[in-house]
Amino acid sequence: DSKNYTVENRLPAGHFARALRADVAAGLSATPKALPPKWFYDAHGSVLFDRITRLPEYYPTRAERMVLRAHATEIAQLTGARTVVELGAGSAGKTRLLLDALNDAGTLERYAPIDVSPTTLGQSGEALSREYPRLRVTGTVADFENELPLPPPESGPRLLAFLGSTLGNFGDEERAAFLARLRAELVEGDALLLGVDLVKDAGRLVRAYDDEQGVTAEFNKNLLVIINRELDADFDPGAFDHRAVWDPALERVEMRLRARVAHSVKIPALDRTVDFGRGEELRTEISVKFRHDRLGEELAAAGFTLERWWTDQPQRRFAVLLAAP
Ligand code: AVJ
Repeated sequence: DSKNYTVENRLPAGHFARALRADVAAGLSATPKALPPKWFYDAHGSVLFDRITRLPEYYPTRAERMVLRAHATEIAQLTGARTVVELGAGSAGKTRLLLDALNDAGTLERYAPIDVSPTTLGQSGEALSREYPRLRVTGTVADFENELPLPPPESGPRLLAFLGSTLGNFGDEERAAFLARLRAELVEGDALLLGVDLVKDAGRLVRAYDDEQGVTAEFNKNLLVIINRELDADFDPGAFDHRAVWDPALERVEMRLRARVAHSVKIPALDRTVDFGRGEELRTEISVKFRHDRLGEELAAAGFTLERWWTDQPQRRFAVLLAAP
């Protein structure tokens, strides 16, 4: 049987080991201490994130799926996309709604997911090429913060999907730069499909990041386990408390790990010891929440036109938007 999916590795050898070291070295020297959230997703972290998406408190995944289910046909008609490019595709759970609609519209030819995990891309590539026998699946292993390997524009209208409110992991300046980079990659006729979580009641937001079962706490502390493994460090995850904090001025949730007692952590791979004071916090993630008007302005500043904005009804917790370059 002929394979109709490929996985191409564009990551230079040792990229992750190097980038993790650099991020940990910089982040643990900063005041306050902070690490980027992209390191959460090792094999165990991905399993935990998958559990998070099914928690009663974590509404974003379900809300986004509702929006996509309700509007996939319209998205297919408006874009006429031949290629779906997906950033941070993961297991492509919500992608099928889009692929089905574009298949029904008769335009779909190619699905091009970009993800940092070759394993994930291989698994979803195999499953999708079985489910969609006429679809060409071309996965690329890349870190989209460094590189955006899109199929060429000559192949017809491309839909660039960036779902799951991953955009919220960027701070304001990084987000502006990233949107401008996306815009620079697109040509007339292409479209950007963005999924974003919306500003809402603080209690609901905090509960979404501090669930009853403690899955998010384990996900957060798993970052320390990853650093122990990769950099030979001796973090004691039990010495930290998980925290989720809503910042009403910056309109973002922050996840933090708070040291219960003053202690030191050895990181032999960096030849360093890092001191934590009692109650000192390490920020591990920001999750910015959005509003229609402000995001419309940010998109315009990056050179996009906001064309459609759909939310889950009736709660309006999450938005999926289409923007044209
Ligand atoms: C995948 C970045 C969108 O910010 O909601 C879930 C990750 N962190 N619970 C988010 C996450 C804690 C998630 N994103």
